[in-house]
Amino acid sequence: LPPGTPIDLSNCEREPIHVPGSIQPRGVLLTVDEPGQVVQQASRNLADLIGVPWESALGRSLAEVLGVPAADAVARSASAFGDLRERNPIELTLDVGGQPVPVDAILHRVALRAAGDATPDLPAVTTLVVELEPARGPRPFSFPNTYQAVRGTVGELNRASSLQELYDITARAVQSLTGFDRVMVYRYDADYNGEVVAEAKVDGLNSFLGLHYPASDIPAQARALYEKNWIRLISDVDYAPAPIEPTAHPATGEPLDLTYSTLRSVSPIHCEYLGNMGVRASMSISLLRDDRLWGLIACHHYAGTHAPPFATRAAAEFLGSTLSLRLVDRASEEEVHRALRVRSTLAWLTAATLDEDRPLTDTLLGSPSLLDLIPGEGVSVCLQGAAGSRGAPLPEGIAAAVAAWAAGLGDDVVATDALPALAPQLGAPVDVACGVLVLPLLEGQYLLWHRGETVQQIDWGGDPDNKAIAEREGDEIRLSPRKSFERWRETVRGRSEAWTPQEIAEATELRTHLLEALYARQRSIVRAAE
Ligand code: BLA
Repeated sequence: LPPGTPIDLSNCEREPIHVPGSIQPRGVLLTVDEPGQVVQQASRNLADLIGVPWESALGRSLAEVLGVPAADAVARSASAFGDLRERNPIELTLDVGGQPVPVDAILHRVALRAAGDATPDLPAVTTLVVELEPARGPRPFSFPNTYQAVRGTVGELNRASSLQELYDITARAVQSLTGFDRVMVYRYDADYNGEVVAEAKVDGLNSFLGLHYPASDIPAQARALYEKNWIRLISDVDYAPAPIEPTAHPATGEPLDLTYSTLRSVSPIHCEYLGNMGVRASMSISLLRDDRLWGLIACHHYAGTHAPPFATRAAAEFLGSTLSLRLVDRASEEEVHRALRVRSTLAWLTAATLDEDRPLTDTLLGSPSLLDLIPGEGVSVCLQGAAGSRGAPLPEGIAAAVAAWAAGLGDDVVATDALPALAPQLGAPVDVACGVLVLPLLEGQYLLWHRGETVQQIDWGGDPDNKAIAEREGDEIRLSPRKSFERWRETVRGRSEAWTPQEIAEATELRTHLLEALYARQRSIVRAAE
């Protein structure tokens, strides 16, 4: 987007959120060149924290701006071995008008030009970004006191025996660590729609547990940024951004990349959304699986602004990365369990069909049933002249009509998540049979699974019928879970949850066994007649 383009709902996917040109004013930002430590950029609110106006900081040495001891501490940390960020925060005490002011310095480097860029023998050029926040919480920040805060939880996470337990432990631990009013574990599905799978909150708030939110609430470029930088805090949703001066870095003529900055000014669209939910402060921590965003730990504060100190945020981020590691083992373990469960159901069902004294329809609709193999709102079966169903029933005649339509297509397996659009003449009810998976068999015989419309089946956080919607949402509001739900609803209207390739493969396998069973029974009948 060209600079200065107003951001609205139509272009927010393209908002360049990593280069906002400003910061949140809970702290101040300086960039300095290395090794000279000359200040090249400063945030306009510099004087609020350190008493030096931003204009007079530009072009001066860090020692002149922060004092010699602070500049030395920054230089020492910046020249030490390894990843700069792992040493954050650096505890400094500044002299502001004769008063000692404790601050946390948070350092990282930004590449301004890659090595060899344009001219091959040029070295890489970086700038040192120095962010200062007023110190809060216990000092000194030391390894023992942060480690203490998280080691109990890490032990619990290691002992947890299910995914749900991992989520619950994490939500509770992050809430007690950070003091947010509500902490949620938010998990994405394959399309990046999210579900609140765990929640820890103060009494008196309505619960968001089990609610779903559409993918557009966290656009793609934000998700990409969150795969790189794993934590972000908006300590006051109503803040006025503090611009970085000059906007263009003198070495590049470009605005500074704030991907790894802790004070990065966030999208105004998102602040509007949060405000409309009644949220005053928000923090989120990335959960990753195989380096891809899997979900977030999302924290809300309603009572007022909220700014846990950097060390606490780092401890919460550490818990998020521990959970991420555990998710990988647990999720693959649960996938293996699911696959085994399905295999054993399939084996049981195919073995049971060999019992020729029992009608096939009874066997497949008994326990376990076809719904244990492939989940849906219901399943209908018509085999050897016997029709039956399990789960939510379809209206009279619909199953047979859908099966005849599917048989007419000539495929072994017919799967769709949008039957009403594909074959409106069938009159399939969208609330239970928006999607169907059909196995047409010989002579009008069939198996048919059906699923309802996703919008109706799932508890959407923005659905106006949902009691859990934040009370502040009114009609005049432009941006909120309810509004994004309404927009999003139009895009998924008339669709059910999709049939996965695995489910289709399982159905195909079952079909082969069933055809064998049908032939075998046919032969027995013929033999008996002879
Ligand atoms: C970012 N949107 C986010 C973030 C969350 C959500 C958690 C990360 C930033 C943070 O920590 O606050 C969404 N928050 C939620 C949801 C819940 C919640 C779903 O608590 C449910 C309980 N957002 C919109 C629309 C747009 C949009 C319509 O709803 C754009 C048109 C944009 N959301 C948007 C942007 C960001 C964002 C641009 C990035 C903010 C940033 O990091 O700069």
